Amino acid sequence: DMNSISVLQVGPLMPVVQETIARDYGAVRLPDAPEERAGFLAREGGTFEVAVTSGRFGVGTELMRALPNLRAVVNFGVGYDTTDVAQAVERGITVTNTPDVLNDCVADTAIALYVDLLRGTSAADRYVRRGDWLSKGNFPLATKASGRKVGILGLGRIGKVIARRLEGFDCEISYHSRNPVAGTSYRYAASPRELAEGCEVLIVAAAGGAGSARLVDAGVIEALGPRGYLINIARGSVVDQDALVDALLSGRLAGAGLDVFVDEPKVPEDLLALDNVVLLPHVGSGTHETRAAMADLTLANLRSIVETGSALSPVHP
Ligand code: 8YV
Repeated sequence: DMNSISVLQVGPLMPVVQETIARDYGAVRLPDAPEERAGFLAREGGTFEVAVTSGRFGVGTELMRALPNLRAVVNFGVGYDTTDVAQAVERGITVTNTPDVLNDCVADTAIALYVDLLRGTSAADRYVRRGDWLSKGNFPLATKASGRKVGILGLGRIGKVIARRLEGFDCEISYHSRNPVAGTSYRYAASPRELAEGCEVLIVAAAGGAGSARLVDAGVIEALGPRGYLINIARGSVVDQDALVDALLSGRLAGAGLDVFVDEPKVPEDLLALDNVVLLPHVGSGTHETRAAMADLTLANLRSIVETGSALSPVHP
């Protein structure tokens, strides 16, 4: 029954999502301030059956424990690494995300970083704006983007779309995933290190979370080498960020294109001055069309849980 379900909003959400859950379900927003939060949860934690959140916030271990009657976590975004899924499974709490609807835009962002990084388009734009074209003449030569050997770490929904885009660039594609992916002709590499050894550009498209933490470590970065490029559109946690910054500062990596970072919105200060690094503020899925589709799927999951008891896109079907 729609009127009796109690919905908690965790973190800010898109206006349309926020307004709809407040109007249709009387959703209550969890206070952001820690001191307010504790009292609120002690008083009202037991009333909430569904939490609606986004990848940036999630329902972590402590918060989930403070919600003893929780039945579902509805997550805006495909990544749900900020939600304690192990506890959710143990307690029979459904977790939903928004897969597939953002594949195109996140893959497009990976391609934008790819072309920018190799051809230096952002750096060239800065060159023109600074007046360097007039004062210094031609922009330095770049690296050809077409026909490169590209390794994709995580050949999931998004990784596959990136690969398909890169076929249009005549790239030679290899990948590493926990297990070889059925029905693909791309070359499988047995480890991230082997993947890095065999490619010129490594694109990280793996899910975040404990299972993928620092999969791209100092050794993988070294294997990519001084002529290699790293692109990350997944989660900052998948890459050893200190090792990456170190390699970029000392010229042991040719460049990096990053949409995600370890402690967003903080970006390592040292990267700001580097022209061979392209930095984006986590905009992978950030288009009107895709965010509207993500909002629709988020609300459809909530509605389905409330009305039928089962979700449309649970992370563990
Ligand atoms: C969202 C994302 O911006 O879907 C994801 O996993 O990282 C982005 O699409 C983010 O989750 C919203 O908090």
